[in-house]
Amino acid sequence: MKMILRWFPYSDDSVTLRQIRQIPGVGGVASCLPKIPVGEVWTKDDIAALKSIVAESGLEMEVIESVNIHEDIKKGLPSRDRYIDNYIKTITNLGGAGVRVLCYNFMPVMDWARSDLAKPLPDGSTVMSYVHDEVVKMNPETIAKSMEGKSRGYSLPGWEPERLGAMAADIEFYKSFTQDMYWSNMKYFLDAVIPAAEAADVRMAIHPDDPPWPLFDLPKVITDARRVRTFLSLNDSPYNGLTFCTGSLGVNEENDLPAMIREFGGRIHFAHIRNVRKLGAKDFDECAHLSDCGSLDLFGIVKALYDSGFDKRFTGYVRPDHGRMIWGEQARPGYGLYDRAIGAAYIEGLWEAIGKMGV
Ligand SMILES: [Mn+2]
Repeated sequence: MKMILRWFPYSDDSVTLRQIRQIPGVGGVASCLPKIPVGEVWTKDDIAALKSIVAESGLEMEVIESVNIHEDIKKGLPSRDRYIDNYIKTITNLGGAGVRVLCYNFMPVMDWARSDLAKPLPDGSTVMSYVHDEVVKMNPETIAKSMEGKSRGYSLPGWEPERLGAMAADIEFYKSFTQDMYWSNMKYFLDAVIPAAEAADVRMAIHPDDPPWPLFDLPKVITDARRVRTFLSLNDSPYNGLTFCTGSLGVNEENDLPAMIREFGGRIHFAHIRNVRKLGAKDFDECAHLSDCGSLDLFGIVKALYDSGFDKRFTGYVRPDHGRMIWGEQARPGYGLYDRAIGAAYIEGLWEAIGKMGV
């Protein structure tokens, strides 16, 4: 198992690589190049420059999160072929630079959503929170504004300003869309890029939809075991795999996470491990990683990953996902240093204990 941390380059992160290097057990980062417009090629030079910054701090860059998918691909427009060609070039260039896993998502229009990016908890920490009725009362622009206002000046991945302008029109576009049309566009993308991913030895790892239920009538497809099964069957290559995000999938009551890990284990290339505290059917707070702090059984999750041979058949990359904001830290919501470091140490502790006790 390789523990890594998400890190945003080029002065868009309050956390430094030197700090990440000092978290015990963390040997690398999942990084990105958000300045490259969605749909354009990540050149070898762009990637080499980023990799050398990471390597200077003694860290690896074997995971990229994310290369965003152009909306025309999701919509199935004729222009998609050009963007898919660019995506293939990016995969090839990443593989040449030693990147082994590419985390991406296929969520329409907007990525993750929250109603509050800094909800205070009784212990004085703040967390991201989701109250469904509050989110659906807003429209995408007001959500975007409220999220931007609370982002402490850091870019929010998936809420890049260039995406926001077209949001209302895009939501309208998808009103005539069936889930089958969406699956078909996804298959078209996978069938085109997976052979290139195999050739470049880059495992594609789709991130589940967050939250895992429909919002603004948009198609949501990576939300539960049945749909994950459908997704994996669209293209049978082991390079067509998952980022198993426990926080995203875990707020859906129907999802038995350890059972899903046992079923999909061979196709899980990357794990985002975090806890959530469920407050209602579609309401939740993010929380500290420990099982006792939330609604998920982190021991059961890590045990299932361990038992699935997560780090034996392939490297098995893990990162603590979002953390709370604690000890007065000022950082991008969810991506402070302190609570993610605590989360990493906790997950490593579970992993070591499970391995040594053979439980
Ligand atoms: Mn995640």
